[in-house]
Amino acid sequence: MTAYHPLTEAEAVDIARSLDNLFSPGTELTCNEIGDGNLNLVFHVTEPATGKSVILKQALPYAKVVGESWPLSLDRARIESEALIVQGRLAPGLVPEVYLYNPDLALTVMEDLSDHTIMRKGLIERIVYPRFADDISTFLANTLFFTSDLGMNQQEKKLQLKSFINPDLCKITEDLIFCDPYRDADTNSFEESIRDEAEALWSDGALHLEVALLREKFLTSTEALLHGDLHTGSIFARPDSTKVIDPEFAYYGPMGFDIGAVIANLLLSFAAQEHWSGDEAARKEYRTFLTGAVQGVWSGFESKFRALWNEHGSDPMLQRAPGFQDLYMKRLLQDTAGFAGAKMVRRIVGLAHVADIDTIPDAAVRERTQRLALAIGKTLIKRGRQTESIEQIVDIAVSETAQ
Ligand code: SR1
Ligand code: MG
Repeated sequence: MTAYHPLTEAEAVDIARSLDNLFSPGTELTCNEIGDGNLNLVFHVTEPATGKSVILKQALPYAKVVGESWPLSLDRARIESEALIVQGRLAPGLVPEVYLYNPDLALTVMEDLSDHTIMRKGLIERIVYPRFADDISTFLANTLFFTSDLGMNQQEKKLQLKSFINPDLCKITEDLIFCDPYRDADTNSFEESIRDEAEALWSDGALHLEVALLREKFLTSTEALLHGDLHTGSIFARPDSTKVIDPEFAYYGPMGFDIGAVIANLLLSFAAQEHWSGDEAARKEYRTFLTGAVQGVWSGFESKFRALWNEHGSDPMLQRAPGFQDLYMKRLLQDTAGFAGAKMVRRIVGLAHVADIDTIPDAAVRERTQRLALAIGKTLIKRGRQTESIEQIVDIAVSETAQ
């Protein structure tokens, strides 16, 4: 047993070298720590002679983005590795393969996906991902359906739920998404130029009611095993391939939170198109790709989820009660809209922003983008419970942009 300590690059190489059948014995290996996220160390180990490589991800006992004053459980590394294994079984080819989990070091060794690009970076470079909506809707439909009471043995589900109790990471979400942006919290982070917008969030009672309902759902619902942090920085993409990474926030929660996360991040990119150095037609074209992806994610998810339900659902009552499936899907769309809105708002005024918007160099354009993202997010939250179709969600983004 090795006592927990943050690994050095040399130690990461030694661990990689000890893996069976991966690297040639005695070969030279190089290593770089490449973690640019908020929480973990990520080592990229490569064998230059063959180009073979592997990723070692190690949890730190605190939130890297804040420092040691914000302690975090190392158990999230177990949760992440177990979630990747469940997701890999339910959505084959859409997550990295796990080679090893070491509980003492809170370390997961997994497939290197660096032939893909982090999707957020790709969206900033205005890359079109034609496979994305189809792949991510498959990921969502399969992982959410088969871990829910609709698609798995209901007694087994209760037992599985125990393994995914994730209090520290859920608390981050509860604070940073469903509380802090709506009060004058120390964790908030926004530019002075939009202080009026932030202060308006702190005193908007109608908005608070909707956020409270979303927060309650996040706190109490155990619909399915969620990824829990499905933004475009948790997705590796190529035009022909999509891979979901980083499920350390996984827990049993409301399905709409995962679907809403994907849609929110597409709409944050939509808002960021205010910054455009090319021509208007090209901007319009990229926005059309993004709104098409929003529609494709929901419609792909809905048709696949309903098909799985019709084929594999076995609950004696939920399966046959007339109209139940339609009501369930409508509620899910409404949850998706509300959660998407909350995910957008937090990225503008809360801790941990998105590069899509923060990297816009011109302060006036950045301010316009932030105001637009907030307007879309707030409207999604306020109209969430009235949403009847995915087109209404797209219409909100388009009409807020036109104002
Ligand atoms: C303190 S962690 C901040 C954010 O980073 C993660 O990716 C989650 O989105 C979390 O809310
Ligand atoms: Mg992450």
